[in-house]
Amino acid sequence: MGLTLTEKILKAHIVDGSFEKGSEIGIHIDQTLTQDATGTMAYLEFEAMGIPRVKTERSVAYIDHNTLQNGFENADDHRFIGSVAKKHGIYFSRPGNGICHQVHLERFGVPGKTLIGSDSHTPTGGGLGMIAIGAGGLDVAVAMGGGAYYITYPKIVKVELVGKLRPWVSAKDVILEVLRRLSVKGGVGKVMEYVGEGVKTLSVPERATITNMGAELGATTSIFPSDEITLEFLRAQGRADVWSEQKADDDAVYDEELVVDLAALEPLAACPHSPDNVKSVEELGKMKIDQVCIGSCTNSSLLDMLKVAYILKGKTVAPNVSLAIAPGSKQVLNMLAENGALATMIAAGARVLESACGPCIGMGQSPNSAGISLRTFNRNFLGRSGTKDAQIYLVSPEVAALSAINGYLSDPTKLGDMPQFELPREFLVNDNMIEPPASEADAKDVEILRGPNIKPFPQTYPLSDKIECKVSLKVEDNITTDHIMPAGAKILPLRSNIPEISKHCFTVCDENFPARAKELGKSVIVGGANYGQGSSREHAALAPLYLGVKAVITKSFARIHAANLINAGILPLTFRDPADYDKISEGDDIILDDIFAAVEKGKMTLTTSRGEKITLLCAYTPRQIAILKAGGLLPYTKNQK
Ligand code: MIC
Ligand code: SF4
Repeated sequence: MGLTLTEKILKAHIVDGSFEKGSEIGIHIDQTLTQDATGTMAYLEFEAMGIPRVKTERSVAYIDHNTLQNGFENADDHRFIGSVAKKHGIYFSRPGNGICHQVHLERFGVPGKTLIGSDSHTPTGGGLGMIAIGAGGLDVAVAMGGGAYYITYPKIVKVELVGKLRPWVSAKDVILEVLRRLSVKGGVGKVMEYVGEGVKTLSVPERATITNMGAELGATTSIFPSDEITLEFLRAQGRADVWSEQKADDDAVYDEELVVDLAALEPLAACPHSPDNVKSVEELGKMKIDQVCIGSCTNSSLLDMLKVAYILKGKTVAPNVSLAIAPGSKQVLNMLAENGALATMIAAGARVLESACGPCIGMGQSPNSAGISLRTFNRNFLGRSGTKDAQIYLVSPEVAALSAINGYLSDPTKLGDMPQFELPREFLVNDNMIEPPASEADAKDVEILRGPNIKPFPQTYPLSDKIECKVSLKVEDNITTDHIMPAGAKILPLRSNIPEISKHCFTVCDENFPARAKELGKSVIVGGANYGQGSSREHAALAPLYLGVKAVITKSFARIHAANLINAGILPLTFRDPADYDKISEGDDIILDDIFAAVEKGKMTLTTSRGEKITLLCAYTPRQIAILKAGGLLPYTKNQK
């Protein structure tokens, strides 16, 4: 029986566990990446492990999220990360060099290798034929130290692409179509493996757009084969030597199958406030818009920008519309500057931003009140843009650019013929903003530079046999990490300071939650299905830890967040019968007892103050139980040494 590409790469990297669907496996990690908003914590954790130098083939620290520098905090974090990187063997991509996923694709990704990153869109690397997975900072710290990364052995979904995209229909429309069909929960526990003749019609940046936004399916990761198109891309990046062919066997067996006819796709948009709320642009009609933002790790490659410039050429952004463009990397921006496309954008009235995440994470460019904003990004969660009542639609760069000119949502297929947009034979390669680490001999002299906002990792607590406390918060289905630990220009600078950032925990849902939880001293949170979807930010576990949250009880969890809770020593528990969700209210007193025995059995009993008994599931692996008993992954890893 043949193997899928996912199985081949996992097989070559497995160091613990066995190949059984649904069981936990440990894989060796070849590469890691961090970004600055999750990076300071990850590096504080790495330092706490006491390992002098990373043991990976390549680890890279990027600065791309907190580049607003409205105050000293972000600049201090950049300096701290730069110095840690230099000392511990990590490459440092300086602010201005671009968005981590875009730069990693251009300069570091290697087909057939494993990569984990402290950012949920790390699967962008799947566009090159890597197994690239988003993880919590602690998991990345452990991998940098040479430790295995643990995942549930995934189901593998064959996504067969047939045909060819019509002119002006985009890779973004492919992933929006998959989201429309499968929903934001549809990929949980799965790897989306793209195959079929349609694959050959997509360039690496287009493939990367699709694997990037596979994160919104809740998938473990997404992957394309590495073929001659991958080789062409790597050659143009001056990296042909890292290429290898990576593909599934012809008789590979998949768990599920999906066919997407590229030729049948039309321009799509994800409507407020979820990436799976997808409608066609035609169906939405000529909706008047206030803002357009083009960029983010999903759609900021050179190819995307060239299409945008083509549409903007000789035109002016419509009155009352603000158009912001953030090219994904210094390489992209530099090439746009050299070939004149940047001048075209400026002439049309675009507000050109630095190569960074920017508006995607609420770092500026918040829309006007109740504004309608079209964005080429991957998330449109409520409030993420920084304007609570804004309506965010996720679209392709082609839809975005044409709509910016027209002032209303527009279908680019009406533009008619499309010129052939081709990737250059040679990209402009200039790695002068990537600092290599100090040599092993020089590393001891490198001083770590800490700012006053950088506070230590919060105190953790080993598992106790009984938890008796109140429910401090009850929330509904599909709670995102942007609800639990909001981002944006005001809160992101506090990522290195858990006591301060925890004052904003869950304030999107309930302004009084942080103060209430702190006063209670210990409590549990109750949630619905797909709790913790979205970001990999471990702050969504560390802030609750700091506020005394001992367990989170839900109908189901998103993968990375459940792992982050265990890593923080918080119990993720699920209702055996989802209907029991209705039996618990905020403010209830609850008791969880016989916890030690329960975690071994995988079943725990919750008793309410009314004497009602509710069964909760806790199917942890022996490794997870040991982590919880140690009080989280950090003490667990230290004890193991
Ligand atoms: C995001 O897109 O939500 C982020 C900001 O990139 C996060 C990481 C973070 O919260 O720092 C992610 O996707 O993991
Ligand atoms: Fe940055 Fe947005 Fe991509 Fe997250 S989704 S890494 S904030 S560009």
